Amino acid sequence: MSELKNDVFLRALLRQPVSRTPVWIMRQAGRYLPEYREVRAQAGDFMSVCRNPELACEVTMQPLRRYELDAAILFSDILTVPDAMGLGLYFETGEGPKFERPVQTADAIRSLRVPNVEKQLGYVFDAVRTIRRELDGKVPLIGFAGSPFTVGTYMVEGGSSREFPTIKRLAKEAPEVLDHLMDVVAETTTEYLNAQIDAGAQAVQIFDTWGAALEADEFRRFSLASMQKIVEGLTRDNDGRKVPVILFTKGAGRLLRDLAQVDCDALGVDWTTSLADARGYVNDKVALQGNLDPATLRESPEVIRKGVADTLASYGDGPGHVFNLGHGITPDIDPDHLGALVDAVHELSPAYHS
Ligand code: 1CP
Repeated sequence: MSELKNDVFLRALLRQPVSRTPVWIMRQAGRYLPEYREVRAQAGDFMSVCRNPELACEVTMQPLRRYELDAAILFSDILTVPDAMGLGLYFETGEGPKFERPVQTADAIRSLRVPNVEKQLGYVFDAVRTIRRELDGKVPLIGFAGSPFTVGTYMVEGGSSREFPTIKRLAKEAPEVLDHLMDVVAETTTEYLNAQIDAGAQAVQIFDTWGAALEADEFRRFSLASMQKIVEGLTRDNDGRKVPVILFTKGAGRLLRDLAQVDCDALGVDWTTSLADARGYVNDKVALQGNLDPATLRESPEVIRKGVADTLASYGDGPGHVFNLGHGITPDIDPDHLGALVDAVHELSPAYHS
């Protein structure tokens, strides 16, 4: 493998000294980019892009051609895992993800099995290898998966949900059935992430978008515990370098304290918690990633620059900060506004590193 030319992202995740704060953006490949929309239109739909390693590689590279980002992220989705478990993932135009065969009863959940990950998800590992070749050591590649609880919400509700009625009923009425769902998804996800690491992923992020919708004790039993199981089973070394693990529970707030006890390297923080407070919660045990409100990107370049300045100041001096939004970039953003954000991080962050 070619040597990594820019390791500022990996170093920051391990809280090692850097000369500036690294930056990447959740959903940096996606619908706000006209060149992405073109590839997706030609492919026909979203999953056809994911299943084709050349196209997945192309859209992964698109944001790196426009902006000086410090990491690439595999183009895929968290719902490839339940798709591989036989639930039949599909996307209807203009709508969110759906499953042909959701698992809504205790019996359906009890009969779920860990699939043959290599066979069912081989297209993802092919994409990882293709992207690593194309990156040629420019920046590291992030692999990812959803948390078992977040993935579980889609499996049980059959698609996107606002209130999570079915999975919340399980948590309250049949918690041991939900434990089983978490176990099967965690085991599958551990194999899935390890195969991404084997194929060349140099860091991994677990997206826990909905875990904080649970009560605190339920969050610990279902979401946190299942992420902990995954982290315990991960290969932490690739090509002689440590593979850092990032956990991102959206809306975690004070639960960041609990998350920092998991054996991960970094925690994602959304904009409802300041980085200064987050740093206090985790006591510098782990690095932090975030946390500009994605809505800021709708504003002028001056307002964006001020938002970047405030975010950097909130984290303060020293290593251990990876700049990002507090959640994914939305499809309505002007691509030039993201350029203003990245430039501001490059210009303003060296002052925080001696
Ligand atoms: O082109 C399209 O219409 C599809 C839109 C889209 C995209 C660009 C989906 C469907 N997934 C993706 C890619 C994706 N999804 C990435 C790629 C890498 C990158 O960041 O550039 C990643 C990391 C995800 C992760 C993901 N998918 C999450 C967790 C992160 C988050 O944003 O909260 C979740 C919850 C999903 C489910 C999903 N897939 C797609 C959509 C629109 C959704 C969200 C649906 C919902 O809100 O419930």
